[in-house]
Amino acid sequence: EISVTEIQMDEQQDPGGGSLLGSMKSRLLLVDDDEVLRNYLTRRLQLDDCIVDEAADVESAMKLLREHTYDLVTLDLMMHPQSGYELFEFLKEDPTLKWLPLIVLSGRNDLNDKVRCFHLGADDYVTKPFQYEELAARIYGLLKRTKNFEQLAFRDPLTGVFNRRYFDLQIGMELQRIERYPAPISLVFIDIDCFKRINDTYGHHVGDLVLQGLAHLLQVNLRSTDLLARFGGEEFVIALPNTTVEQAVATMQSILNKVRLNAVAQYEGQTFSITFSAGVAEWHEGMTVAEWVAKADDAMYQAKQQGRDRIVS
Ligand code: GH3
Ligand code: MG
Ligand code: MG
Ligand code: MG
Repeated sequence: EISVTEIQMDEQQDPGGGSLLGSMKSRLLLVDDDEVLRNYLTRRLQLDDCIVDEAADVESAMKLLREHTYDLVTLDLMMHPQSGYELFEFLKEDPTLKWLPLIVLSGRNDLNDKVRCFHLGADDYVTKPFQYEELAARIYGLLKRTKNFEQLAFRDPLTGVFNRRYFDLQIGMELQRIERYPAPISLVFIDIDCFKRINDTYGHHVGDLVLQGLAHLLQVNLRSTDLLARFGGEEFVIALPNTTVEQAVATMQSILNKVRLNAVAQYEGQTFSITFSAGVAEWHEGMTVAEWVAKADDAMYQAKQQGRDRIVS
């Protein structure tokens, strides 16, 4: 028997660790006007290690979807005052919600409803009454496929950390959130010092091992809410939520000390150490992502100018 818990086992091998999306657990939203059903499903899914939110109508579902990031939604069709169909429109119009995995959970066992839901973007359709085990298996399958797809689309294959595409998508959402609930957030732009020399002296393979080693060292020294991404060749970016520029500089200073003191890679009995230069910039209202990244990049360039192996803000 497959349980939703097994999803967690896959994720623990995830080299990238947590993200700005946060938790390793899957977060589900149940949209249904049937309180008894919601309570039952919430209890079962929580036992299967999911984080579950409930909405009794379309309006409150929209509010939750704006404020949180979900891995999957179950949607009832017959609800008041708006039917479940109204939520499809809302999801379709938001690029960040357009591909959110969705299972219709409806008492309507009607061909037209089923076809219409799939056309509108549903991934699955389960009719009530249903067995919990079947729904859980369908949720599991859908989450697994989504995770695999995300892994391919949003991870850097060499280091396992997020790629720039994911960073751009995620940071846009995070800034939207901060405009509503103000909090400091800082960005770090990292560039390895004299990396070309490592490649030229020891070969590209050692260069790759160094990139993997640095990505790992950065990841394990960051908080699960921080977002680390490989930005380009030997460049990484980190978004640190709830962190002022001073705090971000202190964090990076301590990480740079660790990088300096520990070999980041080993190959054929030889160990390899590096340093990096980093620029830090705090986000301010009205700043675009491009402006923010450019500011951190400029600070990184200053760090190079001042002799490398340092953090500049
Ligand atoms: P600086 O301190 O000024 O940053 O010098 P640098 O040598 O690090 O900078 P430069 O931009 O001259 O060189 C970056 C090198 O990174 C050049 C490129 O071949 C290498 N590189 C980019 N991506 C990869 C990769 O995936 N693997 C390896 N091994 N090398 C890479
Ligand atoms: Mg209903
Ligand atoms: Mg560079
Ligand atoms: Mg460099």
